[in-house]
Amino acid sequence: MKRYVILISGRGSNMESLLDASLPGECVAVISNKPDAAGLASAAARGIPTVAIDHKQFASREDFDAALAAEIDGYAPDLVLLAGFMRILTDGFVRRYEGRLLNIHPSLLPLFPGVKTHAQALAAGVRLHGCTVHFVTPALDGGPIIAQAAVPVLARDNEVTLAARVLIEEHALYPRVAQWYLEGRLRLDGGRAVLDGEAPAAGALHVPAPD
Ligand code: NHR
Ligand code: GAR
Repeated sequence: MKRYVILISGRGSNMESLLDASLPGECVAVISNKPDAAGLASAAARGIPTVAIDHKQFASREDFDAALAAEIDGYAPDLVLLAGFMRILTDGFVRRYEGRLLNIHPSLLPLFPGVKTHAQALAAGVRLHGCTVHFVTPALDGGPIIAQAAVPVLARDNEVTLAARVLIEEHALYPRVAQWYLEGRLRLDGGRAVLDGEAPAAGALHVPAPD
């Protein structure tokens, strides 16, 4: 069975969706850069070893990333999943885990990288928004895209209502992609995400819907 580690910074709802998905792998640790992350308690309640490594205790990003990598390597994971992890990672860290480091980002990349993605989407006036799972590379939110889920943006949406609609799809998408990886069907190959046995998806989402 493959082993995976989840990195979080806060609430941990994506982490919970992964832990509750009966994935064909073992979650060997949940690690947070914030000692007060609520997700640490819910991981511990599920019997998962938890660790906090407070980035504020380190003089530089390099020092924090070295401590984080040393901790991760102690668990010898096959896969590392960023789930609401809010620290930009150094190139050295990202290269160490190249091809086995995934992130879920709350926008349809390459639109709206970085933070405040729902506000960015509302300001841009897009009719479709969503989430993306990608391989992490040094370019922030710029790594090869594995899978995306789209939701409509409705006329009366605000950041809260839109984020909630996207989050529902994050919770469906990320466990599915993690399962592919743990089954050995998904890999990074020549800068592209390759999924064995990819099925064609039918139909298009029109927003607003045609009458
Ligand atoms: N690191 C690299 N090198 N590449 C990526 O693609 C990464 C990454 C680290 C995190 C997640 C990402 C997201 O999904 C992620 C992808 C944090 C920030 C950020 O600005 C931006 C993107 C992401 C995560 N962080 C600030 C920082 O100074 C802190 C912000 C805060 O604490 O609120 O690190 O969006
Ligand atoms: C999620 O929407 C996740 O996609 C996003 O933060 C939220 C975390 O919620 N991630 C980022 O913005 C990464 N920069 P969670 O802690 O409940 O999973």
